[in-house]
Amino acid sequence: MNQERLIRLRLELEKYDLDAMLVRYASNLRYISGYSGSNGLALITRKDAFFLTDFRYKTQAEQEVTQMQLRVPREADLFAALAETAVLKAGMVCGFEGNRLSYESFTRLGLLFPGTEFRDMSMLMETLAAVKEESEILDLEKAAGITDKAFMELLNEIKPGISERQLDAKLSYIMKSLGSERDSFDTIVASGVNGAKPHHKPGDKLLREGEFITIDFGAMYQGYHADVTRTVCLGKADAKQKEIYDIVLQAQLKALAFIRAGITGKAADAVARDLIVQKGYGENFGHGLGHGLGYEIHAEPRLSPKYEEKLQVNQIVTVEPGIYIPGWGGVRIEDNVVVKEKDCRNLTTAPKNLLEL
Ligand SMILES: [Mn+2]
Repeated sequence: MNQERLIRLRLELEKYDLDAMLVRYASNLRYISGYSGSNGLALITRKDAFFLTDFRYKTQAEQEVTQMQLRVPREADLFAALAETAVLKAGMVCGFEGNRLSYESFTRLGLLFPGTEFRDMSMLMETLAAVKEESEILDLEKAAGITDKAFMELLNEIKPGISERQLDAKLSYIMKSLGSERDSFDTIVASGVNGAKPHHKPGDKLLREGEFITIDFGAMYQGYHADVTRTVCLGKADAKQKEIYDIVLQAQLKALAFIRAGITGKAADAVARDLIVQKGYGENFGHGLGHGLGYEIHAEPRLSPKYEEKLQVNQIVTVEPGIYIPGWGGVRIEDNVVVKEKDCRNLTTAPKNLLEL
C-alpha cells in the first residue's frame, strides 16, 4: 500500500463534498489499506485515516496497514468501535459502499451515527482501483505467467477416462506448486456437451476421444487474479469443431488488435461480436467480451454492449469471446491484456492454435 492511493481517494472526497469515506468490502479495503484479512474497516477523512480490526487480525494488520492509525478494539463489532472513536460527528457527510454494504450494516450505521449523513458512493473504490500502478501490473503479469505455465503442464494430464473434477484437482495442484496463492475462482472444466454451459461446474463426467474441453482458470499472485480460458480437442477435431473454433479465435484476435485507450468497452465488445454475428452465431454469444481484473475477479472496466465508458491506459481486462451450442458444446478463448495508448499488451502466452491432444 502506498500513500498515493490515499491522496487519490481524498481528491474524490473533495470532488463529491464528502468529509469521509467508509470502506468495508474486503478487496476495496485491501486496495486502500494494504490489509489482506477478512474482517476490517477503514475510515478515511480529509486529514486522517483510521483502520479497525479485531483481535484475530491484530498482528497481520500491524504488518500490513502502514499508512493508517490502527485500532484493535476489545469488541469484534467494528461499527460500535468506530462510534467510540468519535471521529464521525453529527453534521458530517460520509460516503459508503452502497453496492457492497448489507442492509443490516447500513441500518446499524444510521442508529450509531444519528447526526451523520451517509451517502451512497457505489463504485467509487472500484473505479479508483481500475487503473493499475506499475507494481500491480507486475503482480498480475506474474499471476498470468503461472497460469500459462500450468496450462502447458496440464496438457500432459488431459487423457480419455479422467473426469472433469480430477482434471480440476490436478490443475489446482499444478498452479499452487508453481506459486499460485489459490485458484482465482472455481475452475471450469467443461467437456463435450457440457461446453455449452459457459460456467459449467466440473463433475464426474469422463473425458472422451473427439470432445472439446474448455478450461477456464487462473492463478493468484499477491491477491491479483489471472483469468484465462483455453479450449482443446481430445483427438482429431471434426469440421464443425474446426469451424466454431476458428470463428471464436478470429473474433478474439480482431478484438485484441483493436483494443487501446480511448475506445469504449462497448466498441471493443462490438468488434468481436459483429464477426460472430456475421458468421451466424450471434445468438450463441450471450455474455460480454470481457471484464477488468484486480483484487476482484470481475472488476472495472467492462467490455460489454452496455459499457459506454472509455478504456484507460493501464487498465487490465480479459478478452473472452465464446460460442455455446446446446446439445453440441462450446468454445471460449480468453487472454488478459493491459490497455496501452495505441494498443494493448497481452499478458497471456499459452498457445491458441487448435490443439488436438
Ligand atoms: Mn473471465
